[in-house]
Amino acid sequence: MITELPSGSLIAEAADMIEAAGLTVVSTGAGMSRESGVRTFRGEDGFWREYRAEDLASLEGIRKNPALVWEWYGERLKACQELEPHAGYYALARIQNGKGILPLITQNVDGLHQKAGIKDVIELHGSLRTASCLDCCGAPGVPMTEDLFEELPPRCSCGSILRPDVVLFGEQLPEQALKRAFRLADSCDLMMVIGTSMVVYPASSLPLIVLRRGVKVIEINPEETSLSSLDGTLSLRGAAGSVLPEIVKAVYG
Ligand code: BJW
Ligand code: ZN
Repeated sequence: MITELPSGSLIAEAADMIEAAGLTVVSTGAGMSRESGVRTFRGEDGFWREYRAEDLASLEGIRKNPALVWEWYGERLKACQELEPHAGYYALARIQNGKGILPLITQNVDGLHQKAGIKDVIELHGSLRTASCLDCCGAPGVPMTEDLFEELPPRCSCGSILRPDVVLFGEQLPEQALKRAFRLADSCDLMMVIGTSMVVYPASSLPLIVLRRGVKVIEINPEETSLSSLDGTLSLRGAAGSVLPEIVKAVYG
């Protein structure tokens, strides 16, 4: 993994693009949280080195092995509650305060953007805030608190198993969030794509929509992705926690 910073001229180019753009939209994935201590899904230290995706992040997986899935979410919830946003989050908050227009689309469920004071966060894959009945008995979302994990799997008052309110493979994304994300991809003047492997649809299609309109994309990722070499992408190879503060320095001094 690349740990150095991209060259000063690439940082300056990104800073110029941000300064010049009107509607700037940010789209983040698991790599954004990596330096705060949240493991990514794929790659060297990804969750799915140990588990198969379909055993954990699917309805079938929850029905087959609810205790394992809840153990996994319990660990992640605890980590997310204890962890703090890194300097990259505060850099994004700074750009948002400066430009006033920086809607942020995220695939992450960890709430770290909000913890750093970033506003207008569009959560495409739900969140770890609540859980609901797997059999849709209609009970309202149950807050995901520690007591939920005393006996696994946690159950709804109707006796069915609860599920975290995140979007699992094969499920539709929240309609309003997805519509807004597509509208932003259709109308933005710049998109910054940070810390995603670009393999999960439909989030991965957003920067492609932007590029197809002839609008630029800035990618921040230590690894190359399918987005990196596309025409119109400025690819900054580095970690979000160091690249974003450098961009802020270049924009605001
Ligand atoms: C750094 C860094 C640092 C490291 N700084 N960067 C065939 C069959 C069935 C379905 C499909 C199919 N083909 C396509 C589909 C659709 C499917 C899909 O895309 N599957 C692909 C895997 C092929 N998508 C869906 O099912 C979605 N729903 C949907 O499309 O509905 C319509 C439909 C239904 C049925 C059939 C077809 C269409 C739903 C997707 C839900 C994804 N859910 C998860 C779990 C969410 C809950 C949770 O968090 O627990 O979302 S899966 C997991 O992947 C999670 C993530 O949000 C998501 C994306 O991962 P992300 O963020 O990109 O992370 P990584 O780990 O992959 O990458 C990290 C990156 O960070 C790397 O690039 C690193 O280099 C980088 N990095 N350190 C910056 N310091
Ligand atoms: Zn129920």
